[in-house]
Amino acid sequence: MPATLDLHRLAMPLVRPFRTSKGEETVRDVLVARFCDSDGIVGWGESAADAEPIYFPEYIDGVRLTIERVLLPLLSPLAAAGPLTVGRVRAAMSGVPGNQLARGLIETAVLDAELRRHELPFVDWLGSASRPIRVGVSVGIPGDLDTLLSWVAGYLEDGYRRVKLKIAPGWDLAPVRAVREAFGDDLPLQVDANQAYTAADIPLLTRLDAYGLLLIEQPFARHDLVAHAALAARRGTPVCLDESVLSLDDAMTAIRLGAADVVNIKPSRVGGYLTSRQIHDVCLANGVPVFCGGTLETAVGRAANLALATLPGFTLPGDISATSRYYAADIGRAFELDADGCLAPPTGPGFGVEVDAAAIEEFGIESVRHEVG
Ligand code: NPG
Repeated sequence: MPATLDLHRLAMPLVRPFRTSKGEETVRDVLVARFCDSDGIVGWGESAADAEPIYFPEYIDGVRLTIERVLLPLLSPLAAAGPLTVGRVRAAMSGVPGNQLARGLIETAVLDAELRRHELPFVDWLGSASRPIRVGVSVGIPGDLDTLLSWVAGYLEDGYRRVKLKIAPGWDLAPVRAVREAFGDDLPLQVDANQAYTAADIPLLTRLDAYGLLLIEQPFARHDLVAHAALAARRGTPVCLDESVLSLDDAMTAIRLGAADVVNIKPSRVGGYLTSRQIHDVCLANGVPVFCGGTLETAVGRAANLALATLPGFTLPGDISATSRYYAADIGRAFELDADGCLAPPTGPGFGVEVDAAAIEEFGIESVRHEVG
């Protein structure tokens, strides 16, 4: 039978609106891929693409078109010559510049299927022992400080041990001060600006140094490594890059320029888990801590991210919260925090998540099947 790739666009209602400096989401529009190889073995992947190009240059319709017009035609000749493995698929797509989200979606679904073919859990393929992963919670921008404090109190009650506050011009020093005053100096706390500031704001941002933050994430535009390096050079709050790092080259350049004290690795953003692993390795070798970023993943992306975060360089808690922080119902198993504020990666083959076809039907707004080959 020919291998197939199904692209499902889902609309997943969020339990609470998620607002950042870039805008607000109440429903997560998400693209997932189901790859079925020529022996009927199925793997799933999830894209971080949004409905519009907001955080990343790519977006859902663009990713779909790139897959249909550019990537699948590259894979079809491969299918005739044997099973579609991650190695062959990755090599075939390697000449395509950019388009990390599109390439990563295919690569990830093929990886899950290949691991299942070998009955190998992802953590074993990574070569790291499965262990509970310390995770944090990312708190959107509410209307006022009281709401913020009640949200943070609720998340601490739920068991989260690290809090990330979204900040934006006009919503920075005051929320950080309020959270420190309410919950103390020992709470591991970090902030994420999603590119909302410019180098002219460096004096303002250095005032955050007084609050003992773990890091400040992506304060400046993604291309502006110069401003990130200038802030990092002050040796105050560690500077973390997210949107600036779309590839291994980006990560190496940022480290070389002193623009990244920390790197947020979002697998989809960099083109999948193989590149994520390479970025992890380079960061580890250079003494740059990493954490696993999140984009409100479904069970598919959450499971794979948890496994990735077992690698030794992931020394900071990830943006990989429990399912209930985002969704009342998911397309696969729910993940729950343990008493230490950790989540455990699944133990089954591949990413270890069985996707619920009824949930794909329920949340699906568009589905299309492509034959590969
Ligand atoms: O826990 O999954 C999560 C959310 C973490 O804040 C988070 N993600 O800027 O990193 C971010 C943000 C994001 C969400 C980015 C959706 C892109 C899309």
